[in-house]
Amino acid sequence: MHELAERILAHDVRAVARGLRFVDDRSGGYVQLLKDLFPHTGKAVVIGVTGNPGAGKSTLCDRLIEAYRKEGRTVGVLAVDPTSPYSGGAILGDRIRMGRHSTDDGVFIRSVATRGHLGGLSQSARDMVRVLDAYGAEVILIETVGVGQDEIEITRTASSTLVVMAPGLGDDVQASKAGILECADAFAVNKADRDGADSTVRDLELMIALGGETAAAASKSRGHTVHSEVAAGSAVVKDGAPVPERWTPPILKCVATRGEGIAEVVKALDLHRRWVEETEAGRARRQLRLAEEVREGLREALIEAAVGALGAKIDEAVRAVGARELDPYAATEKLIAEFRGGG
Ligand SMILES: Nc1nc2c(ncn2[C@@H]2O[C@H](COP(=O)(O)OP(=O)(O)OP(=O)(O)O)[C@@H](O)[C@H]2O)c(=O)[nH]1
Ligand SMILES: [Mg+2]
Repeated sequence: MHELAERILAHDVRAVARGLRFVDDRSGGYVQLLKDLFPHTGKAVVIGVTGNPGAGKSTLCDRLIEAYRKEGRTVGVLAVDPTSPYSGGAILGDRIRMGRHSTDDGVFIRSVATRGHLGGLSQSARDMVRVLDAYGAEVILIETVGVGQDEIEITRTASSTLVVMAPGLGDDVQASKAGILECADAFAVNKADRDGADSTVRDLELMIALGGETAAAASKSRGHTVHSEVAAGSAVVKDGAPVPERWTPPILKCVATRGEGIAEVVKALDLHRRWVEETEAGRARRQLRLAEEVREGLREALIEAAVGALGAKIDEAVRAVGARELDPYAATEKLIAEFRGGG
């Protein structure tokens, strides 16, 4: 077993910091580390927290940490390219913690740069989640700005995605454009102390209702869960509510700065976790995401192998296409044939 794996499993905080860096950098031997850790993963609840810059994601994460810690659950946080500090505490390099959680051993925070990821940011995030999971984090939050394809892909590594919106920023319009609507498992309309929160809620309800049908066709092929109905009273998650077979993202108002409405967000995420685990649709989604991961890994490995085996033949093919001696399709076919034939 990898030396780091043993120490991570023994809950060594230095080891997890090193392990995360190791995996993030794709340092030699990182795959072995992940293999060793994998049997000890799968227990954590992984929650993606996404939304436009300044919507209040970090403030909300900070409150969620507080709520989970009160329940005695340990928390890991991956802040993907954070631009704002967590509750007054600055992001401090490698191993960081949220300001007022800095003395709490049950919280581990790590920032992740969005650039320079060889295997893609979402794969890197997924691997880092596994390290935190093996380390023993019971809840893992991934904060990411919900703009750009990479960020949206990250939400697919989480089992639940919380989309944070704030009134008056035109977030709703942005959201429908960015495809955030389709990946949301719950909406938090934050800054409800400001004017316009109710109209943001109404806009969202309307958009979910209208967008559902058209989004359904488009997202089916991409494997997104499709929400085409808005249940009456979807803004409320009641205590002891049964797990619905068809999940409709609840819309929850909150004021992260004051800690208002946080309990409802926690409740909604817990219920969604149960939906993922206990329903047919939830299990199917999980299966689909694993299938995606395996395919992604295969793509990465195949390209690496092909580039290694073909080497300069690839450059030669590019030159031939540039000189119009070959079309790009024939070039690809030729390269594949050579690769299959052993380079
Ligand atoms: N009025 C009000 N302000 C809030 C609330 N929640 C957060 N803020 C403020 O909004 C600003 C942005 O909050 P952040 O938590 O940093 O937002 P973020 O989404 O993490 O921002 P980025 O990471 O930069 O994308 C800060 O000044 C917060 O104090 C809220 O509920 N009400
Ligand atoms: Mg932030």
